[in-house]
Amino acid sequence: MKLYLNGTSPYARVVRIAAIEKQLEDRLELCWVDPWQSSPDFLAKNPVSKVPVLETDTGESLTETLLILFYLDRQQPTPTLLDSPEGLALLGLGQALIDAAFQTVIYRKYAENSAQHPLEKRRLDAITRTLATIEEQISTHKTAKNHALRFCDIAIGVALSYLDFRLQEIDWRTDFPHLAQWFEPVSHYRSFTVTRFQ
Ligand SMILES: N[C@@H](CCC(=O)N[C@@H](CS)C(=O)NCC(=O)O)C(=O)O
Repeated sequence: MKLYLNGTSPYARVVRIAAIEKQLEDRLELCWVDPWQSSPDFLAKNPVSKVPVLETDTGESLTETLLILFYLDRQQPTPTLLDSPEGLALLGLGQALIDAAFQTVIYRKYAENSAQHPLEKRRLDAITRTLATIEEQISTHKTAKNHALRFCDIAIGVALSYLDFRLQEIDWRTDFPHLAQWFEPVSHYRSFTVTRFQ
């Protein structure tokens, strides 16, 4: 399988970590691309020119992080890392946090006077509320030590790591101490340390 990715994409990092946790790392060839260049070769993989794209061994190009996770989970069905409804709820929140953070960053980069735009406040409020909801749910949902991280842990961990990388003004560790405590061991998993944003 080929994974098209870049070093700053939280979405691509989620997929890469998931492949490591599913022990599919050896089957994955990493293909580094700049999606913003929209090269003809990459557009042939994904017409919207976004990473991640997972090209299967049979040549299908899969897009959209959550669908790629679903596919990876099916490649090695046990243990499944897509678990209970509770885990799916957390996975949705993790993905939503990535969406709100990434859109804030991109808007600031490309739009003039983005700080005055109503969407800036709307997204920052969404980040705060989503962190608060995850904080409430995560304290009763601890990650078992030395177990593979579930997809919900991966998405939430990557979202928090992306806040540290791109939105350092959000002091989430002070405001959400349970989340900070939860993230500490997760951030030391090999799958997280070898995929740091760059
Ligand atoms: N909904 C997509 C979002 C993927 C996405 O936005 N990727 C960004 C990189 S973090 C990208 O490639 N952006 C290029 C663009 O928007 O043109 C997913 O879940 O995979």
